[in-house]
Amino acid sequence: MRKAGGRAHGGTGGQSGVGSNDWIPAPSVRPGAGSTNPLQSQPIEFVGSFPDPQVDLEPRLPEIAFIGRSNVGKSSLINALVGRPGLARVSSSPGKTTLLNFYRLPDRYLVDLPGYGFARASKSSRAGYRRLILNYLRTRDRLSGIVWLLDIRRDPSPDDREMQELLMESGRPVLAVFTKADKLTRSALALRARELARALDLQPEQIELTSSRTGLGIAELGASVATAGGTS
Ligand SMILES: Nc1nc2c(ncn2[C@@H]2O[C@H](COP(=O)(O)OP(=O)(O)O)[C@@H](O)[C@H]2O)c(=O)[nH]1
Ligand SMILES: [Mg+2]
Repeated sequence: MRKAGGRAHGGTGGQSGVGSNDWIPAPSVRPGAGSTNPLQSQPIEFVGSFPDPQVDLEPRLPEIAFIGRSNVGKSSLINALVGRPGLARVSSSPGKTTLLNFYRLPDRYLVDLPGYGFARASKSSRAGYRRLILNYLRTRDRLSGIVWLLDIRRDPSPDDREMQELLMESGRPVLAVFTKADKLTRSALALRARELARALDLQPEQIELTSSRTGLGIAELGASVATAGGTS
């Protein structure tokens, strides 16, 4: 998470974005380094669900937001990260909710942003969604990092592409997470990760491969989340 602090006084209008405005995973916990997940030993509580991206929470703490297509595995990932299976609701019938869910760790909030890309969403609800996310990305001064989830098995959808644009424009530090790695064999996984990275123009160090089922990449991501924004 070395670059995140630097962004605060970068002030270039965020042109670098996803692709070069990277949020580098914490190097000390790369696989083989004896990974422990710092988030699992911390208390966490659900703060609430809010429709307003400018909601004022006390205390003011750095926020790490999680975003991705509906059903990409966001709730499962949050639960795995903090080691609390029942914390965020895992759903097999993806979402109607357009609320921001806040969870508090001692020194930061995790923000579960509404999922995007339901096939049946109307034009106006898509516009509303876009407004909500843009508003959050543009105005949230405590936003220290965004975890952007993509299903390892799927090619980026038009919604994913649009989200990448929004993230780029925002100039916020982003870490891409490829989810559901357990669905592929080991050899297919490496190949697929390279393909998807190429399709999105992401460098290997901007990506974490995860499985909420097997725990792959969870400790590494936990360490990155715990240090986002420069504090730890
Ligand atoms: N195999 C596998 N399934 C997963 C994983 N993460 C989530 N799922 C499943 O994908 C579906 C959607 O998960 P959920 O966490 O609710 O996704 P969300 O809509 O992005 O919050 C559920 O059926 C989960 O059990 C994973 O890492 N591996
Ligand atoms: Mg969810």
